[in-house]
Amino acid sequence: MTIRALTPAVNPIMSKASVEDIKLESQGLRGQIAEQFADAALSHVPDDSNVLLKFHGSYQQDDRVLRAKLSKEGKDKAWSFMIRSKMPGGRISSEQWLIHDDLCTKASGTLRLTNRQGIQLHGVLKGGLKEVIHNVCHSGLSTMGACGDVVRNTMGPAAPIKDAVHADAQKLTEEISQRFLWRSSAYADIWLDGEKIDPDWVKDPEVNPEVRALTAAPEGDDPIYGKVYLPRKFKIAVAIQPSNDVDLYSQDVGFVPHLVNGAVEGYTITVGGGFGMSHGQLSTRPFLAQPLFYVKREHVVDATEAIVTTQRDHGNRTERKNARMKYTVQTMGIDGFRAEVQRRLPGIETFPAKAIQFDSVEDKLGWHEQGDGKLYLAVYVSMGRIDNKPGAPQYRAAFREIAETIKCPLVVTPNTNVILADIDPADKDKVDAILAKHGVVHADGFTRARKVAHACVALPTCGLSLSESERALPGIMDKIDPILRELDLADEPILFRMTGCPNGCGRPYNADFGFVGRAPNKYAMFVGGSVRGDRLAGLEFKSVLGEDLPGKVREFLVAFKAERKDGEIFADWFARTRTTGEAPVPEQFHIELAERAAKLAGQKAVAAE
Ligand code: SRM
Ligand code: SF4
Repeated sequence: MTIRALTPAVNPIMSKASVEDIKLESQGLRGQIAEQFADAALSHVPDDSNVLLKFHGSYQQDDRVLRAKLSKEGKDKAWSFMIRSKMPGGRISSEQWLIHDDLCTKASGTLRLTNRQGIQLHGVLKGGLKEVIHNVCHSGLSTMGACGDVVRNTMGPAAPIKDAVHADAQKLTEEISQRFLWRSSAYADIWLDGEKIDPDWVKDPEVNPEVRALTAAPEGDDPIYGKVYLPRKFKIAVAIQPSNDVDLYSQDVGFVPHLVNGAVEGYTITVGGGFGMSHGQLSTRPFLAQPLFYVKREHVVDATEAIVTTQRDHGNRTERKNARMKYTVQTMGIDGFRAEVQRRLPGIETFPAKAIQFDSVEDKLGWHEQGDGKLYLAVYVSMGRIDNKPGAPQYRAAFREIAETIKCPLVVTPNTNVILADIDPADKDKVDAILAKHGVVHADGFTRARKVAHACVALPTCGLSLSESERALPGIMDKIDPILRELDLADEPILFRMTGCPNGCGRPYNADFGFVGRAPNKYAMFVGGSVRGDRLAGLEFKSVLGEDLPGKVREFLVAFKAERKDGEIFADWFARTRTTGEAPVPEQFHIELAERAAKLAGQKAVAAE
């Protein structure tokens, strides 16, 4: 077996291999993953395999906290793998939850709910990754395409309300998920020993149809993605007005259903949202999605394929920092982009996008009627971390007991909370008692801001983090909560979000307050987004120490309290009195983007010669 070198320093070929080359040469994303995972002598996999591994739903990581110490001692890094399960719309059965709970004992002992409604396990050792993926697949979920340059987990409205519009939205998340699954037998060959699928397991109605699709993996080039897949990751969500729980405007593609006579007639489609940026680099910046058009329900998935292939063919493949579809939309202009998508939809009529009005990105925590006589309970989970930390709510124990005894379906929400669905009213007290027994209290006593505040994972696992995030935000909110109470703002909808670096995983750029890591304990502070998720925040302070963030927040809250009009929420006060991030995009952005587009065009011309 030939293994490429472990570091670029010892293998100059690898250091030059671009992600595009690695994809191209991967033989359907196979690469040498199987051989390298079978080789116990390798403590970790080379970078090019890590690129491919992402398409299979996993990232190689090392413990950032131990890194310096191990290096000083001349030791190898503490390598492990993060594995992400995909669940369209966040839906997961009790059995699947229990399998994930069991699996996390082989990893870091915790589950991390993600803000795209997936589940991550951290700290899986190289020798155990295959077993974990195998077991996730046998649970009826999959990790295929959870990461990588493909369509990621499709988000959908979390509330399990039983009506025509919610049913159709969930159906659409599943249709999208299946249409854009990458097609190659590599996944089954590597992780399932080629088993593809057990026929009995496929018949099980609980099995996610995505897993069934693995059986149909054809050989040859991927029918949608071709040989080099997409230029970059691609994110899709469905929102039902007035809730914007999925944060529609941050997505590459968003769908909003419109009803006629109680049935879904079609969807308005938005395009070009995305949040990643680099501090100080003008050619990178967050964008909110813009309306594209409205199409009838039967054409939504085909229209999405036309959008995805437009990005596939027009996206920037020379500069990954400008490769997301938001830059393609900016480069082509929304009208040019729309015309190209329409050209790819012969015979399909598109209509002007319909107006969209959201009220909030928040989850409605607590007990609610589902509309079919049953109840659902949305339970607050601090930062999406499911663990049994001493002195804290025992989330793992509580959800385990509920999954074992109540056996209800669960939903992971885009705010990383958990919904317990389909609860018989007769079981309501039993559910409350189990939660209380494990210290998982209803969030009634919390400030409204606390209930929705979220931070990305960051240290110690994220290889890109510049500062703490998940481990820092609860402490910061502990200081902001008393300020909110003192100013009588405890029930105000104010959105706080934090990320450990400017990639924006915690979706900070449309929050009322976004704290974005730039160095250990230093954060850029963005202010002036909206709890509705429909406006960008602007950079107010370039660098604030973690301990100074509550004081800076206080200044805004005091001004809000003094200046607000009757019933005005923070977001509306800010827009009325201050400059928001909706200021025109700076000219320099377009200049740098145009330069990059010219470079791309030049390369295409050379390739065509
Ligand atoms: Fe993210 C990369 C975690 C949602 C923008 N994200 C990462 C990686 C994989 C770090 C890496 O590349 O080495 C992080 C793994 C950390 C760890 O140890 O677990 C990571 N992202 C997360 C999660 C777990 C944060 C969370 O608090 O839940 C979310 C997983 C969602 C999922 O189930 O798929 C997560 N990431 C997001 C979002 C929000 C969203 O998708 O709605 C964004 C902003 C929206 C967007 O994509 O524009 C986001 N993540 C990024 C980026 C910047 C992309 C860009 O366009 O520049 C990166 C870095 C990259 O891709 O190069 C990144
Ligand atoms: Fe890591 Fe940065 Fe994403 Fe946070 S925002 S999880 S630090 S990549």
